[in-house]
Amino acid sequence: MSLTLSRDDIKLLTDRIEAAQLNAKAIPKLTDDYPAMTLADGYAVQLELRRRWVEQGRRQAGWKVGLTSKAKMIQMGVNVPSIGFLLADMARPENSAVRTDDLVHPRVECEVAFVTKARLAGPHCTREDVLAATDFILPAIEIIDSRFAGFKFDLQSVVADNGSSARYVAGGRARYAHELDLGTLGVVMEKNGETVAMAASAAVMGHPADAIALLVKVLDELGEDLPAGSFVMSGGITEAIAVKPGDHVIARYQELGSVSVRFV
Ligand code: 0L1
Ligand code: MG
Repeated sequence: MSLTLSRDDIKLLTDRIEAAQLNAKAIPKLTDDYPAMTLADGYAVQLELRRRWVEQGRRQAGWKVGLTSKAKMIQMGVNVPSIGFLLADMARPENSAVRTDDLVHPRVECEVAFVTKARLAGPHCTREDVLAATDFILPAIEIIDSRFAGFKFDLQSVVADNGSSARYVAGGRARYAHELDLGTLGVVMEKNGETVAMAASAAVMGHPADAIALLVKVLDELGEDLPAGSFVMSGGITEAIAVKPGDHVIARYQELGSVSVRFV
């Protein structure tokens, strides 16, 4: 991955992303002003954002993988998912009321979350490596919030915007990975009592553990690893569904129970 942005440009673009996130103000995609921006540049901005926030005392809980469904990858013309970091203070309790006034245009996704018990690293991480390093599995809802006006973005901009990460809710029943057929877990998402999406976990790259293996490879390219004790969301099984104040969302997972969240 090669960088085109100068150190000053990386700082300036991080300022833009940080302000958009903190003020919930949509901005144009970054490539409008920096058309030569590469994926490496996007990750450099994301890294600078993470560095600033960790320096301010915010704790990293783990990672998320995004753009993991084949349809979304083909649509974006990419063959790698985006990754983003998750901070502990982005987590919300099960069935809590999530504010929307500090978000731009939130959407929800049903995801399988992995909690790891061993370090994962290197360019050759496999599904089997991921399953062996997994402590347990949780059902989750990710609340994404692209900071780009009108959802007009490209991969570089989305990566700089931390993969649209905003909030996440885990709940349901924790299960050991070996007790589940992780490739065929069904999920139904309801909004205000109506079914709005349904799919099986195979939609995530064939098997959600493959998304975690890809995350580890991307981390390796960035010179990082996935430490034991990480909370990792493997990518949307269903399409992302827009939410607004007053909405109540429940994701019902086969074998894993349900997770719900309200919006105010
Ligand atoms: O979690 C995701 O798949 C996020 C993808 C980024 C693009 C979006 O905001 O939909
Ligand atoms: Mg997601």
